[in-house]
Amino acid sequence: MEMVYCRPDTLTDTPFHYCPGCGHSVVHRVLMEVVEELGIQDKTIGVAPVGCSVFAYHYMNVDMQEAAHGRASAVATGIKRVLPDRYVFSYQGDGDLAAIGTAETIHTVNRGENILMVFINNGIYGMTGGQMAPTSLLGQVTTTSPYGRDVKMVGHPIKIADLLIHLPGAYYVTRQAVHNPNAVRKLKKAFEKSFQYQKEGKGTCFVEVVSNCPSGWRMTPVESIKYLEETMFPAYPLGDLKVPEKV
Ligand SMILES: Cc1ncc(C[n+]2csc(CCOP(=O)(O)OP(=O)(O)O)c2C)c(N)n1
Ligand code: SF4
Repeated sequence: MEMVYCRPDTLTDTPFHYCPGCGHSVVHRVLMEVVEELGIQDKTIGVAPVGCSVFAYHYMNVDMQEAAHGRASAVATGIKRVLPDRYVFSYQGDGDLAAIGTAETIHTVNRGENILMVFINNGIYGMTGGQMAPTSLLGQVTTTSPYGRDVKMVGHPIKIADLLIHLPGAYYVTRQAVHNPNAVRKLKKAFEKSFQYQKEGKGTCFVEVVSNCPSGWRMTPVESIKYLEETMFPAYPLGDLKVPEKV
């Protein structure tokens, strides 16, 4: 019988703890599928964040290192510099990468560290109960913005990928999603390209995934996909933001 679907060896047998419908689990799967298909499982090192994906090291069957909140790209920098032949990625949420870790994010990309940074933007602090993140949308109701995000009080949503493209160290910056099969296929390509560029020593590859948080958003998984399509994507348009110049 032909095998059409199976769990990749790059994922452990540990069941995900994520809420039903959460994008984290799909991104884990896509990332690890790419690692398996490229045959780089023994050469890949991931850095897990603080946030809902803090247990990424339980699920991803590659060498993993935990980092303090916001510091994943700094830790990934150290690992890559000591072990330059490894494929190194960091995996962070928006509270981690675009709030407490903003300095590390900007300086890592500015240095052009030869790593892949995976950025899960679900517009909220999922793990801690749905507080406003720097990426929360204007008017978005969260536990810390019960009347909706107010621009006068807390400013505009930070489009961190849009900022990073101006740094020369950013080699490839793209914004993707996992809300349907076509989006998953595109994300897979983005990860494939990022590992290829890393092999070629090109600099920082930054892959944002605009994702959902049904629990933090107080929605069913189906409602959260609708919210992604109708509200999140207009604010965070999908597609490439910076692609390598063709030689
Ligand atoms: C130094 C420090 N400050 C604050 C916290 C509390 N904290 C844990 S996770 C988190 C935010 C996580 O949000 P995000 O990065 O968006 O990830 P998500 O849970 O949504 O995937 C915060 C503020 C912490 N653990 N350590
Ligand atoms: S709280 Fe949100 S981000 Fe965290 S696992 Fe649940 S749905 Fe996912």
